[in-house]
Amino acid sequence: MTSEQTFIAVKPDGVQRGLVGEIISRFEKRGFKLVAIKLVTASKEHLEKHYADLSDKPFFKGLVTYMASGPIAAMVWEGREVVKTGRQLLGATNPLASSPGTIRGDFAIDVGRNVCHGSDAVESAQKEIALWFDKSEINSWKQANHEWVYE
Ligand code: YYY
Ligand code: MG
Repeated sequence: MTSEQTFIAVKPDGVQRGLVGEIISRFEKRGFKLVAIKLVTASKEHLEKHYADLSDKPFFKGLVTYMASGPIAAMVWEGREVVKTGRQLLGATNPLASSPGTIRGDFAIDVGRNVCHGSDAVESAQKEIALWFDKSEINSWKQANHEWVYE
């Protein structure tokens, strides 16, 4: 099964710090397929939906304010086990606990400025993709290198 999809976002700090290309590149080089991408400045209402599961956390308000503070590069990536592997590419939530070689482990220090988002499960990925993208924005295309990435 190669058609699993995940929602990956470069947060406002990642966009401001010029990390969009680097983060896209890591997913591309791993072999995953980009099927949707846009730059979006999200409203607080939208972000409150995105992070609804965390609404009772003490950091929730600050998280929503930070996420609404500038444009986010929102993406959908597709490939075998892309949800779990995408999280591995991002690294641990707290960048100081992230291994070097991961995005957060290479580019971040503070948990409140951890540069990127990735869905944590197939089900939440489906919800997040539906929240951030219209169906018409998701591209269906065959990667020219598919046979060189998958046996
Ligand atoms: O999925 P992930 O982003 O790795 O972590 P979550 O537990 O879903 O938290 C979402 C987001 O909240 C996290 O990326 C940073 C922020 N956050 C925080 O500011 N302080 C914490 N103690 C935990 C999370
Ligand atoms: Mg999460």
